[in-house]
Amino acid sequence: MKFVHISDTHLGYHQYGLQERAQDFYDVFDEAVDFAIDKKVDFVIHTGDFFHSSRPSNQVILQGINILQKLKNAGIPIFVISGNHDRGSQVRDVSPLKILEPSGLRLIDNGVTEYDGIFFAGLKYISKAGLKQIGGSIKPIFEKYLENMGNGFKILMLHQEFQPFFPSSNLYLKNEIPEGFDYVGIGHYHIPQMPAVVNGATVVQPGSTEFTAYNEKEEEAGKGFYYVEVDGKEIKPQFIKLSRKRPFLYYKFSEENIEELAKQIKEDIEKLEGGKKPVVVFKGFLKELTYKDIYKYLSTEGISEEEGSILHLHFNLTREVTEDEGLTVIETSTEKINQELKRLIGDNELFESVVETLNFLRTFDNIDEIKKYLKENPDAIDI
Ligand SMILES: [Mn+2]
Repeated sequence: MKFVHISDTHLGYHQYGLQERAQDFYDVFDEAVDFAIDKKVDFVIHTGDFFHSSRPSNQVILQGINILQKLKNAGIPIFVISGNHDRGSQVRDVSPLKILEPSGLRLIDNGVTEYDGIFFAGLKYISKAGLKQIGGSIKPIFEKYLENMGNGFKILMLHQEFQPFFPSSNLYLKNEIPEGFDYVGIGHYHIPQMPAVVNGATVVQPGSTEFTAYNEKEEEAGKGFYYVEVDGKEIKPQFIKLSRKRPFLYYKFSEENIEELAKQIKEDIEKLEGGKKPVVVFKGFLKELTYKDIYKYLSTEGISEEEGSILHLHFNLTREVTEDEGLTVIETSTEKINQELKRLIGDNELFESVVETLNFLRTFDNIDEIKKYLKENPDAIDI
């Protein structure tokens, strides 16, 4: 038996407000599906955040249908759970993945399905508030699943926060996964992990197929999915790197060497072998310069969005201010903000909830994206 495990495809995410980025998210998903078809796998599993939003546009729904049509034509079923991005409102609506069920998507958000002697159990994302309501542990749910599974290969699909990947989580895999499963596929954490064996189950986290928020760690680990071969009791997961990835050029930014930096970027762009135009990411501190100044320096080396040498320049910069005493403080020191928040809120649990929400909102690129998302997902914030 062989299958492909994909996660966090975030179909429909117009990162930086760009149509090109939305296309990138489709392209990598499509590449993973082509791989599955090529390998003639028995099935595909997807562990959540299939769509970026619980209200994908008609165009994005069509993209989803295209993906499913390809799998359907190849006779490959796909089993999916909803993630935090696409689970839909608990009270007002259903998951948008329900729209894809007639196209062949098999949604297993809460329960067990059997296919060809293989058992699939799925649990859609549960928020912190939801976890509290059920007593803080999801293990009893999984034990129920096991009771409803017969003899055969047992797969559990999750989209959940676990330690140590999410430091604020109270869930530990060792405590939550009961003995009895063969394969546990986990979505939500966007950095892929080496497979591990936990309570007898092979635990696999493929990460996301694209960068929803660029960071070096994710680049190092690569973007991809898992190809899993099962031979008797032996489970062999293999990480497959995606090739059609949009290049991201990442630089530690400093004002002192902006001219050298511009030259370096120019060189790095020239080294790229055709393909898609790169996204350039700057991380660091600003003192005197404005964004306009930076654009000016870069354009002297021909680096600009307008001239078409790059797709987008993304600033991840913090402005430093110098106080009278000559002490340099960083305006947006997260720690300082957290200390002040904690003082203002008082209640520790509520404070943690607020920080969690803030961190979630920080994964968006700008306030308009946040506004749009909250409009479409009115219950996205569970405090
Ligand atoms: Mn995700």
